[in-house]
Amino acid sequence: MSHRFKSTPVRSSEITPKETYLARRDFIKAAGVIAGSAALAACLPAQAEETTAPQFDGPAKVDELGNMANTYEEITNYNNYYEFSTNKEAVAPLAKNFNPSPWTVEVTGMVAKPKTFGFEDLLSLFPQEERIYRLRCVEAWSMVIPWNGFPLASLLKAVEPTKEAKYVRFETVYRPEEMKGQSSAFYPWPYQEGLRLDEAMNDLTLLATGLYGETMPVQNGAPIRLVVPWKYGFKSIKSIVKIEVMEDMPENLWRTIAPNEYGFYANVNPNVDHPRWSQASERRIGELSRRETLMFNGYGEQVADLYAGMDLSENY
Ligand SMILES: Nc1nc2c(c(=O)[nH]1)N[C@H]1C(S)=C(S)[C@@H](COP(=O)(O)O)O[C@H]1N2
Ligand SMILES: [Mo]
Repeated sequence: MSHRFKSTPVRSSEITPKETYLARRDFIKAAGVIAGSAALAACLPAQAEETTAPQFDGPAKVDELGNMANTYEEITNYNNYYEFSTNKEAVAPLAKNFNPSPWTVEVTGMVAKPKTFGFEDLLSLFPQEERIYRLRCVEAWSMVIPWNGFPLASLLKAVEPTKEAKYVRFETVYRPEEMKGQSSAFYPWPYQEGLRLDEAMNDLTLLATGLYGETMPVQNGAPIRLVVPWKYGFKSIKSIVKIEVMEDMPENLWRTIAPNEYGFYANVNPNVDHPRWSQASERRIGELSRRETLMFNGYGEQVADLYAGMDLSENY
């Protein structure tokens, strides 16, 4: 059956609650909580005109904990992307100046088969899947985002890391002509990030190429960005042009600027506060009351083993 988010003409201020209502109905159905919900759906008033908000077919996007995904509007208009602006609402309009095609990703360093991949090659070589992940920013807000992409592990296996390899370093594109924020000398551009090789090989770690089934919007890191859902959002580096397998721990931009505030690991941890604010709770975009932050952002079952025996307040 159809799940198109249609509505009778409404003011734009009413569109999101309407979408939320319809999506929640789909969630209840998907969870099998209410029998006969098809009849309930059939009783909805006749639908006439499309809204101007993006329209998506299919069942509501819900993560494995039952959290509904944020709307496309929310995900694409509230962005941290300092290459464009430090103002989250200003990123989307500025991103119109950036052209992500053509694009290549160089995979190099301690690998048997270094290779530069065209973006289209990555799409055809590695099957694309949907992953609905929570994203928890170190600033204590969060979203739920339905990404499309493929496991970073698939790409790394293809280039064959050597026995000595222990870390992976990622680098964002440097194009100050198109990214005005890169004119600021305060930040050590290009943005870089890193993972331990076993973190990079974990099945949760995604190279995302889209969201809501659409090509990745520029403001979210077009055409390809990392998503590491159990770590603070700054680890999920956008618009990647280079991936380097290394023996030594790579630098990451926020740790370079403020090593006492931002570490290498950056695992979401409600028990280890940022020096300037608590990490115990978070504001989910689109919600009124705060939520408790979950250890490893709720992904402990898949990743806690990676940190066995480590002091997580030392290795923040
Ligand atoms: N290159 C680059 N990657 C980046 C950032 C950035 O400023 N530049 N911001 C990070 C931060 S702090 C967060 S919270 C997420 C936000 O991702 P989103 O805008 O897709 O929600 O991107 C991360 N990746
Ligand atoms: Mo963030």
